[in-house]
Amino acid sequence: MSLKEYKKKRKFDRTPEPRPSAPKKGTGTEGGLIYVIQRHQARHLHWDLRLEESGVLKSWAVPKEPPTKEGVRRLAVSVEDHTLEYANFEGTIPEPEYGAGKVEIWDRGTYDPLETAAAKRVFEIHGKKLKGAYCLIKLKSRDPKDKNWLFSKLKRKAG
Ligand SMILES: [Mn+2]
Repeated sequence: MSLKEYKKKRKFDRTPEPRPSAPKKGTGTEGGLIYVIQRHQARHLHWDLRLEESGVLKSWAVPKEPPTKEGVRRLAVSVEDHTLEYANFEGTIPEPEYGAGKVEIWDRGTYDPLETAAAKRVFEIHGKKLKGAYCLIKLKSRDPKDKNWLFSKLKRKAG
């Protein structure tokens, strides 16, 4: 878990995005782990899914609107870890900075991890738009640098 790449990609005197500060505990509501999705109108519109893990926000860029129903699978491309403060960020990143465009919070809340592995996350989302069990699975690839995952809503469990 490192914010090295996050820092490297940004000039904090030119972007309104948060500068990473000392590590601190999550700021999710009800003391849970942070879940947030930001709608990012960059050159290509996408939704940034972020989950608090080990003091950073693990992040995936989802090119289509995240699924609220079962049976819809969305490509989710893993991107650099973001600082926890990013969960509250809304604003416009100016041209020509990295990710230039408008960022708005699309959904937020907390999540409970159900299964966490290098290439798989199963978790219960407690958001306003997304609720219930979701899954992120890394697509198998010969190239270890591939960053493609699938994001989907799981069937409601019995009971
Ligand atoms: Mn983005």
